[in-house]
Amino acid sequence: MSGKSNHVYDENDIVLLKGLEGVKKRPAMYIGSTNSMGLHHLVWEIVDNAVDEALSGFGKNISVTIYKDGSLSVQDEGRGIPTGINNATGKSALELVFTELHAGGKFSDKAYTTSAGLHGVGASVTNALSEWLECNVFRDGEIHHIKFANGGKIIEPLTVIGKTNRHGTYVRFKPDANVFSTVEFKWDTIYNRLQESAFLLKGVHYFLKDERTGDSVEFHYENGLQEYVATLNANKKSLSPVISFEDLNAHIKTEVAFQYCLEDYGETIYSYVNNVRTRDGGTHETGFRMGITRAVNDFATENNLLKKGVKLEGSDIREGLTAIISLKIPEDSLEFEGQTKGKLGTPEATPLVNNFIYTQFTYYLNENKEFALNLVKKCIDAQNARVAARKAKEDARNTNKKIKNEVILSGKLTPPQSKDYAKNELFIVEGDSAGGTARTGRDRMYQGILPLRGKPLNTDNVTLDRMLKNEEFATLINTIGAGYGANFDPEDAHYGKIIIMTDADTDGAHIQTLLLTFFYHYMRGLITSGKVYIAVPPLYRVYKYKDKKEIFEYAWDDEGLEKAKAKIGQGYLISRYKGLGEMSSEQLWETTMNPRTRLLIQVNIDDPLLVEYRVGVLMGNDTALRKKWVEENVDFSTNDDFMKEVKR
Ligand code: TTJ
Repeated sequence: MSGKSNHVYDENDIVLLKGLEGVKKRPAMYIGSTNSMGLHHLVWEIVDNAVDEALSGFGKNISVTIYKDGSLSVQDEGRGIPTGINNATGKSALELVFTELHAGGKFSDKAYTTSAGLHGVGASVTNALSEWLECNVFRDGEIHHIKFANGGKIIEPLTVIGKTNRHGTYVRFKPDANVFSTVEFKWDTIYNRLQESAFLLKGVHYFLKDERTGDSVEFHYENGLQEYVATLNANKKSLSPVISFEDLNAHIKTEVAFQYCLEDYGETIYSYVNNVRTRDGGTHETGFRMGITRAVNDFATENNLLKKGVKLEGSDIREGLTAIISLKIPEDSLEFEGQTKGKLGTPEATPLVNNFIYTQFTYYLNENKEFALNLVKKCIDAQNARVAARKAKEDARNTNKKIKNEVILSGKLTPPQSKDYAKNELFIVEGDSAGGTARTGRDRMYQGILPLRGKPLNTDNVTLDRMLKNEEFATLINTIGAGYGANFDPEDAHYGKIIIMTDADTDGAHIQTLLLTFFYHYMRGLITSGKVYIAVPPLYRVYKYKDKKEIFEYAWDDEGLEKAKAKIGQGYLISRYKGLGEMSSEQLWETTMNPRTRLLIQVNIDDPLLVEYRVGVLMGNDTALRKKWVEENVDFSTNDDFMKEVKR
């Protein structure tokens, strides 16, 4: 390795970058990004501390307040951050919590921690990226106060400012506008996160207040996970009530709640460890799946409901299942895996959850025979559909073998030449005419085009049968080639990116919504594995003729428009694109399809409650509500938390 561009970090750099300076220099390394998501990360770092304290059994109320001056506070009623001087450093523990990376844990005697190995980087990161941060600790009869400014410099040293008979911690901070692309806290984002936390920590009261609008809300769930599942399924038809089991006396505490729904063909399983989402599942989810499968199979066999020698597959048993799994694991048994540490590795969680669910659910099935029989019938239906689908696929393959050269499954699809599936991209294009333009402009090697005629079917409230009869979606399932529903496997997808390309208007946004609804219901793994994108065409072209030659710039939003005008200079002309159809194939390629110049938004569904809300209510039958949402939220120029902006 040579040259400065390939600089390798050595211990000197590490020393230099340690502490808050490092955070300020590379904020994204600590909080993921400096957009709206990163901004809210600052909030979670503080809230998690209060939640940890409640999780350890100290404090039943947690309050979050958004202020008019752009700051936010979190208050708990825990023991209070220790204020005594730490011998080794000569500084107070309180100061260290806000100035040293990861200092939090050193002063705690917590049995469970939300941050171990996961995203938690500590309250000091919030301090580093704030214009100011102040903390009041109510402890030992006194109110202790400290204040920092400009990313962690003490401006008001730790002092006692009064007496109190309360205990707890109050932190208020104002994010640094020079760091973030937006410093506006979002009510919905904080609302959902606190509600999720309240479901997981039953008995704790969460208060959220927004002084900008006067809105306020309280979350408090005595039945925790049961109410979580009920909320996720609020708009669905159910086959059973929410079933829940818990074992809170073992070394590892287990809680699960689940419910079966009709007319729902996917599975929705969210798992948590110590109140933190395990996005990529892990040993506890494996145990849960095994336990459910075993219980239903054994029940069906014992009651002679299956043909001899036939067993139900796991996916047959999980169609329409919504489940929340929450484990509390002490720090000494905690293992995480994967690049983002979002997967539980603790080996004993598998047999533990497996046996627990098996025993409890077997008992439940025998006590609730009518439900059990309905459930087995539903599973057998799923099994039959799976077998029929496999047969149809094999038949199609055999037919294709016979008629060589005729492997194109749809007349409308223009496939790419490459068979390198990971590199291939499928553009789903609004309208035949834009489809034609895209076909001419595309990279023939890696880009395939599937034009859509009119609006796709709304799959929110239709039966599987009806969806499969829909020509558009049947084509899409064939084209993607990875199955659908509980059988869908994103690894089999014939495309590494599925890109929805519509006009930048409300109709286009509606089409996006309908396609996302379909993917959400039948190919959820496509979204969760990050393969679904929305192409963002430019809104303007600014141009003029100079020395008989045309010079031009594209703009994606009003800010970009101003820049483009300045760049082109006096005498510019502007054309505003009303749709993809107004672009030539070259223009469409260079602005929207060329991986080197285009703007894509990656569709991301990280927030379970927000997703159910958006899919269930907004993509459902209430067109007025949907239109309002689309107009308010589908802004082609901002990064919504729902969609992550990426280039390439
Ligand atoms: C640590 O171990 C001794 C008793 O107190 C423990 C502690 O630090 N508790 C604690 C920290 N409760 N609340 C916090 C806290 C709350 C907020 C809102 C923000 C921060 C950084 C910490």
